[in-house]
Amino acid sequence: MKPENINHPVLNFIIEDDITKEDYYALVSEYQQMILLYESAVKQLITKFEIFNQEYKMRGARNPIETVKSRVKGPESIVRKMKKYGFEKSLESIVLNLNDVAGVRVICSYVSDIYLVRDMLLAQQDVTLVEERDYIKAPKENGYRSLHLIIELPVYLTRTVSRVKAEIQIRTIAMDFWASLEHNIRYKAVDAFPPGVVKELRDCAEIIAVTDRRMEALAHKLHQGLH
Ligand code: 0O2
Repeated sequence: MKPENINHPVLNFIIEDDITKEDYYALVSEYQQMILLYESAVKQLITKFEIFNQEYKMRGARNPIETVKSRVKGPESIVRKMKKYGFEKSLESIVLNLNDVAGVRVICSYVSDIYLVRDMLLAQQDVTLVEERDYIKAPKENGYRSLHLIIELPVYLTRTVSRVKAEIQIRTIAMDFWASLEHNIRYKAVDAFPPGVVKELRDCAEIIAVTDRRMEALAHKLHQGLH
């Protein structure tokens, strides 16, 4: 098969030379298995957060998790990132180099809940921390705040067990509000932001961070008990 006849973005990116039909179908099957592993990892993580939720409910305690969102990175987005960093063109290279093909976002009420959720997740024996980036303690230049964890967890299929990586973003409702709007603005912008816009975004993020801290202090003061 000729690469130009392959209309799958990832396979089209990987296959550079003429390929036999057998090799092509083997690659399709390998790709499907890779996506199945990422989808399964996301399902397992969602279940873990649902169980935290139910346990808090059962105890009659306030739930630290507001919402959980998830996605498996789409094929176009996988290719865009592989090209951006110039990674080797293979499925193995995707698995090795992209940490965020499986992504879960946990939205919490208060900043302290973020670290509580982090600790609960990392205390689980099947979850291994690969990397942690704390953009709350050290926000990005534009003001972006969130706690990012790259973790690994085992996924069992009928005949195999694989360690699969996933990116967990944990943030407050307020941080999520800022990130969603900033993403909208950035998506619609034709060019990179001029410096004034970055400062404006950073100022807005700072106001939001102050509000986050005040709301949490208020909740403490009113004896609502945060955990
Ligand atoms: P999507 O659609 O959310 O997957 P890279 O992943 O290479 O871009 P890096 O340094 O490896 O960058 O990871 P980083 O910056 O720690 O985290 C990347 C993800 O965090 C992004 O994924 C966003 O989801 C989120 N993020 C990081 N910075 C910002 C920001 O300034 N604004 C907003 N709104 N989100 C941010 P993707 O792949 O960009 O998109």
